[in-house]
Amino acid sequence: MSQRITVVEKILGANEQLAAANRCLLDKAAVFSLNLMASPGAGKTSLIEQTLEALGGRYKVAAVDGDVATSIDADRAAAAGAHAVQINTGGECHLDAVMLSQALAQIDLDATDLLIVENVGNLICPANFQLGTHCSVLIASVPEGDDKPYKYPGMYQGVDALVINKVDLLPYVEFDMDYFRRGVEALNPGLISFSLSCRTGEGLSEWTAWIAQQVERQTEVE
Ligand SMILES: Nc1nc2c(ncn2[C@@H]2O[C@H](COP(=O)(O)OP(=O)(O)OP(=O)(O)O)[C@@H](O)[C@H]2O)c(=O)[nH]1
Ligand SMILES: [Mg+2]
Repeated sequence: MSQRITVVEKILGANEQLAAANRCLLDKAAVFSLNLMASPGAGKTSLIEQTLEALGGRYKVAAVDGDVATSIDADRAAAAGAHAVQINTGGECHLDAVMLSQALAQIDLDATDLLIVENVGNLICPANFQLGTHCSVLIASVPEGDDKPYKYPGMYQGVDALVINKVDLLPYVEFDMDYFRRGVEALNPGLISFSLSCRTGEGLSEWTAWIAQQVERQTEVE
């Protein structure tokens, strides 16, 4: 068992080094970058589509879509106006820093303001692999249930922002928002959060205003 832990530590250590290299590339080109994580179907690609529409061409956006197979999500991001790169993980349940560095090589970072990475739909594995992005965002969707912070604490602990999606379904689904928020607060006190619906557009303007603020800040840092 102790040998196995050593190997895992080495893999994660190598991943962190590459993640740092990815961050350097992004910083050098003044690109603000997000790692979107969520369970399957929570609305990652929908949020990319809605964000692009709401930003209305204000920024040059690249999307890296991680999926086990298919290019469905990258095709959707491209149709919404992003320069989209698909990563097929071939069975892996998460993206890692090597995969992102290969995707970054296909993007003109100097001609990009915002990079949105859509991780593989999973609430466990993506939390263990840093990519080098500036901000990790977790999307929780109402139909998944209000107990997810309690059941997947690692994911909720490690993120920088939370999106609660599909609020249009609140009248139809048993979802105790107070119970959910108490779970989040215990794991990640003060976590910035956005309640929205990619279907109706409710709450999207607060999210896109925050994104715009981060992109502008990154440009100023340069
Ligand atoms: N009612 C409702 N449906 C939504 C909302 N956002 C997304 N959906 C629907 O949820 C389903 C999944 O959305 P996607 O954006 O494909 O989710 P995803 O997280 O990218 O899914 P994977 O990449 O397969 O993990 C689609 O049928 C969307 O139309 C929302 O705010 N409200
Ligand atoms: Mg998707």
